[in-house]
Amino acid sequence: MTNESNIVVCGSARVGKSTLINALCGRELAKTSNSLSSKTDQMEKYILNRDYISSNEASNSNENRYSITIWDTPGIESWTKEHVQEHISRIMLKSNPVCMIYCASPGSFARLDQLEWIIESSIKSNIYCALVCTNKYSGGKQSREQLLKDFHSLLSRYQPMTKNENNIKYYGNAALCATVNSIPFEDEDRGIEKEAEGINELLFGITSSLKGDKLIAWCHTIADNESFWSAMANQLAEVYKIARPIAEEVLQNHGKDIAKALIPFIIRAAFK
Ligand SMILES: Nc1nc2c(ncn2[C@@H]2O[C@H](COP(=O)(O)OP(=O)(O)O)[C@@H](O)[C@H]2O)c(=O)[nH]1
Ligand SMILES: [Mg+2]
Repeated sequence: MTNESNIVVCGSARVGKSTLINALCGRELAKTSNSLSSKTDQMEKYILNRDYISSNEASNSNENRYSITIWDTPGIESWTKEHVQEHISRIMLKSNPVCMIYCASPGSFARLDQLEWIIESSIKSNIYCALVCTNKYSGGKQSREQLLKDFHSLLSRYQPMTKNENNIKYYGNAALCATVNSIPFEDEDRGIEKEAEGINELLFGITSSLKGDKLIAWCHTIADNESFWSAMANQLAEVYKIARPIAEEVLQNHGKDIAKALIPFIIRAAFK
């Protein structure tokens, strides 16, 4: 049996959607663009296939596969309202995605009217929204702060902010807002050099907000991201109430396979 799930990633062209998709999955899945003429008109999709990681050792995992489709929408800045509504609602309604990840970079021209509509239709359909300020150092601090303010005021219309932790703002179980630098940033003219940051925190935020089947699909999506699983193992153990000695054993003995060792505990907790 194959379990099929979907994730929707949207935002304007060149804001860093493909770069973020690769950073989330911990491997090269989406083509990133270096040229200015890289606008795609087609909805792109990336498919991740993997064996089902079960919470039950007795189950025959060979018969269970997981297939996750990541939809990468073409730059929505040039879309008309009808265009956005038609595309997005078709995916939202048909595929009931695990989550909707909206990306905007500080320097880019964010279309808040379209974002407003995307948020509204996601929240109404119970689809978790992650609004991400991508490529955070590509614009000045002021434009980054303005973007985050805009995200916050859009989300607070639906749900008040419930937590602000590790640079992630949480809005109940409906949404979160984050800032990331998905790959190292260098700007010789401005003399800026920055490491990648914010990805583990974003992944932790989404992981700890999803429930049930969606949580399981999400864990499979990011299972290859070794850096996330090892950096956040302790926090995950806390959220999913994995006893400390068990968590320590997993950390010490599973090395690269830490995701495979931790996910069964999360799956069990997901259905409690
Ligand atoms: N340093 C840095 N560069 C980024 C980041 N995100 C995107 N970029 C760069 O910005 C360009 C466009 O990114 P891409 O992911 O292809 O944008 P997309 O069109 O939204 O998919 C590429 O040259 C990326 O390397 C980031 O977080 N940090
Ligand atoms: Mg792209």
